[in-house]
Amino acid sequence: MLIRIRRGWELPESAATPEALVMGRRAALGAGAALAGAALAPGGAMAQAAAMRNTRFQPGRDMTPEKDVSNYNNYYEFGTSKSVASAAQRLKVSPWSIRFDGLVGTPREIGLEDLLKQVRLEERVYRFRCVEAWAMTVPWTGFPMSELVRLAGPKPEAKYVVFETAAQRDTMPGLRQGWYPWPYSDGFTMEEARNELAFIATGMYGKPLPPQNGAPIRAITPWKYGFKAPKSIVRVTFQAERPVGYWEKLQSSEYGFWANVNPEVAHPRWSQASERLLGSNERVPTKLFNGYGEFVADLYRNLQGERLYA
Ligand SMILES: Nc1nc2c(c(=O)[nH]1)N[C@H]1C(S)=C(S)[C@@H](COP(=O)(O)O)O[C@H]1N2
Ligand SMILES: [Mo]
Repeated sequence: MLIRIRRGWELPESAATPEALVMGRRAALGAGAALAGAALAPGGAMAQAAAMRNTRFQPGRDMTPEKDVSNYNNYYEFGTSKSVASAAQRLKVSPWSIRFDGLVGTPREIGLEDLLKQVRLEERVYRFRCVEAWAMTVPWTGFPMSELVRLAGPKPEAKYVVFETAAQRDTMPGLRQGWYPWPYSDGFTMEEARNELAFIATGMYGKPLPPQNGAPIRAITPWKYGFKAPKSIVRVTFQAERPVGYWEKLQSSEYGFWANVNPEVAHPRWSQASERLLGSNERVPTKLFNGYGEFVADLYRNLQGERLYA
C-alpha cells in the first residue's frame, strides 16, 4: 500500500501571503520604479520586491522582525560579536562575480547580474537555527540551489559542492585574526545541494540582502545549523572529496560536515533541546531537521555510521 505523506505545499491557500506584506511589496515596487539604473537590475530592489512567495514551505511561526534579523549576526570576517552590522556596511558588493570551478565542464567566472538573468527569483519563509541555540524566521528572496548547480554544469564525478566566500582584506577586519581558517567556506553533497529546500538567497524582506546578512548572495539550508549558510559567495567548486568547512577546521570536535539540526544531540558545551527566538526571546523546543524532516530525512537513511547531527 502506498502511504502518502501530506507535504507543506499541500496546505490550504489560507496560509498564503498576508495582505499587509503584499501591500508592502507593492509600495516597494512603486518606490523602486521611481529609481533609475541600478534598481532595475535583476539583483536590485525591484527584482527582490517583485518575487512571488512560494507557499509550499510554511514556517508555522511568526516572521522575526526585520530589525532583529539585521542587527544580530554571525559574520566573523567583520568581528566575533553579534553587532557587526555597522562594520559590514564597508563590504564591497558591486561589481560581484562568482567562479565555477573544480569538476565542471568549463571552469568560468560569471557576473552576478548575468547569473540572475538566468534564474527566476521567488520568496520562501524559512525557519533558521544557529548552532548557538538562537533561531529566526525569515522571508528570503532567491532561487533553488539546484539551479545554481545546473548553471555551473558539474561533471558526473562531482560528489560535493563547496561555497567559498569573500575575503576582502581592505573591508574585513576579522581577516587579520590569522588563526581563523579564512576564507570562510562550507559545502554539501550533490544530493543535498539538489534537494528542493536548498536555497540561494539574494534578498530578505523584499529587499536586497544587507551586507551583514551575506550580501549579495548566500546559501540557506534550513534543516542544518546556521554555520552551513555561507555568506557573500565568490566561488562554487565541485569535487569528489568531502570538504572540510570553516567551523570543522576550527574545531572538529564540535562541528562536522553534516550539521543537521537535532534536539537530542547536545553540543559538547550546551544543550540543543530548545532555541531562543530572536525578537520575542521566547524559548521553544527544537525539532529534528529543524522541522524539515519530510523533505530531507531520506537523504540520511543510509548514513547511520556518520556523525549526522553536529
Ligand atoms: N562568510 C561567512 N558566512 C557565515 C558566517 C560567517 O561568519 N562568515 N557565519 C555563519 C553562521 S554561524 C550563522 S548562524 C549564519 C548567520 O546568518 P545571519 O547573520 O544572516 O543570521 O551565517 C553563517 N554564514
Ligand atoms: Mo551560527
